[in-house]
Amino acid sequence: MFSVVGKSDLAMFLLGSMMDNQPGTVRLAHDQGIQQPESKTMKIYYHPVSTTSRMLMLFVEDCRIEVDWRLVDLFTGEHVQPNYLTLNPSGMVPMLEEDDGFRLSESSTILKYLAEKIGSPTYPRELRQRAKVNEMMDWLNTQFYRDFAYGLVYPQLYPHLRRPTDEQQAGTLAWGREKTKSWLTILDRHLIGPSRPYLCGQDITIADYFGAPMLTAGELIRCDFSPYPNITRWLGHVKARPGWDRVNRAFNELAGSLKDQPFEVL
Ligand SMILES: N[C@@H](CCC(=O)N[C@@H](CS)C(=O)NCC(=O)O)C(=O)O
Repeated sequence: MFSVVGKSDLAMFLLGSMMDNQPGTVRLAHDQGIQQPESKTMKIYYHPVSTTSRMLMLFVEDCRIEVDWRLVDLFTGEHVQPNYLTLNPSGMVPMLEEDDGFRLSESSTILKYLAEKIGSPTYPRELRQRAKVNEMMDWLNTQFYRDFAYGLVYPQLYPHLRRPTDEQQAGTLAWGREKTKSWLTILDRHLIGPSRPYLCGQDITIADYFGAPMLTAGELIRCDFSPYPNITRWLGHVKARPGWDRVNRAFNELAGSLKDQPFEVL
């Protein structure tokens, strides 16, 4: 079960805000079942507060891609029910599904697939430019996210990621905090630096769509990125995208609902 510590009524709260919140077609999977009427439009199974779903929501919104959004209610455990596990045995969102049954999981892979499919300049075709975008996404996914999300943020939010003893939990958070600070310093000083507006240079790429929701997951536990001026400036650019506020409305409401809960931060 994917539920936030101390927030048993969160599912209802989020469902309320999701109904009038999302781009494209929203159908509540728990109301209608995962097996829903066939559509020629590409489906994306998602949850609006999920970091890896918010990446796709922002990209789809910015690029005006037509998507049939399928809510998988993580807060009631719909992602680990047989209907969804048949589609994605990993029991995670997001997942993309084409009308011929082609399915893709992994947010990084889905972003690349979508960008390539629509010929978006956010995933440059030139060999080395594209390699740099891939490099940044791999760095974020395998270095930063592991320590930040799974070492610091999520063990404080989700019961199934909390360590079994207080001592193990404290050790995990201490490790996550120190590693995160080190990765943030590298990102701030070396990967972004003082002059780049976006992660890979002057123009937005799918690495930015991937990275910004990842870092802002820290807003749930009130992480302060102000000691990292280049990161703060970069996040400001991505947050200025026209779709940001709309896409992140449920997420922001969740962050607001946690504002009095104590957390270990950076
Ligand atoms: N590597 C996957 C990770 C996806 C992932 O962690 N999804 C979370 C939501 S952000 C999830 O579905 N969690 C369900 C659970 O932990 O039970 C990706 O990038 O798509």
